[in-house]
Amino acid sequence: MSTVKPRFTYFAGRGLGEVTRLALNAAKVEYDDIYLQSREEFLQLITDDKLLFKQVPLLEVDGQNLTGSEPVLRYVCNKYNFQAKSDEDQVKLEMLCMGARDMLKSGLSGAQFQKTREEQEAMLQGAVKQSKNRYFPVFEKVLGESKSGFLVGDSLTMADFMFFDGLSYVNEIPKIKPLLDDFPNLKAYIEHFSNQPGLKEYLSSPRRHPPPDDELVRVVKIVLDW
Ligand SMILES: N[C@@H](CCC(=O)N[C@@H](CS)C(=O)NCC(=O)O)C(=O)O
Repeated sequence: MSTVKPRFTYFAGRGLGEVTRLALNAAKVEYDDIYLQSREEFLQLITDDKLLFKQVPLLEVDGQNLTGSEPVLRYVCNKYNFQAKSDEDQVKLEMLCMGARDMLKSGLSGAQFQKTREEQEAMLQGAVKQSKNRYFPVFEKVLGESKSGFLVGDSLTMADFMFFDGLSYVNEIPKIKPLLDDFPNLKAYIEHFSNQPGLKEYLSSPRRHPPPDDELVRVVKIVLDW
C-alpha cells in the first residue's frame, strides 16, 4: 500500500462493508472509516466519479477507487495473503465463500431492512432455517476436519472473513443464538477467529458495529433516498 492511509466509505454498520473491515484489521492496515450520514455525502461521491455503479462500499487505496464488496475484499485478500496456497485449496475456498455469501443473503443481514416487524421476523426465520439445514452442517464438518481451526489450509483466508461475518449475526442476535448449540465446532471457531491478532482488537473496539438496528435503517434510507 502507498503511504496515503486507505479510506473506507460505508454506513456505520456492517452490511456489505464488514468483510473488508475484517480483512483490513486482520492485516493490521491502518485505514480511516468514513461513515455516510447524509444524502449529500453520497451524491458527492457520485459527482466525484468515485462509485463505478453508484454504490458503496468504496475503498480508496493505492490511488484507486475500488467498489463492489467482493472485488474489494478480494483485492485486500490478494494483497495480504489471505488466499489459499494451492489451486485445489483455492477452489475449495471459493466454494465456501459462495456458501457463506448465500447464507448471509438468505436474510441474516437483511431482515431488519424489511418494512414491517412481521416481514422482518419471517425473513429472519427463513435465514435461520437455511443456516441450520443447509450451511451450518457443512461448515461444522469442514471445521471438524481442520487441523488449524481455519476453514482452508493453515491460516486465515477470505473464506474465514465471509463465514465469520454471517455467523456473527447468529451469535449476536439473542433470539437466534441458541441455533449454535447444536454446532460445537462453530462455537469454538467464533472464539478462535475472534482471538486472532488484529481481529481481537477490532472486534472489541467501537469500530465494530452491532447487527443492524432501527437507527441504522433510518440513516441508510436517508442516504440512499429509499
Ligand atoms: N453488488 C454490490 C452492491 C452494492 C450495493 O447495493 N450497495 C448499496 C448500499 S448497501 C448502495 O450503494 N445502493 C445505492 C443504490 O443502489 O442506488 C456490492 O456487493 O458492493
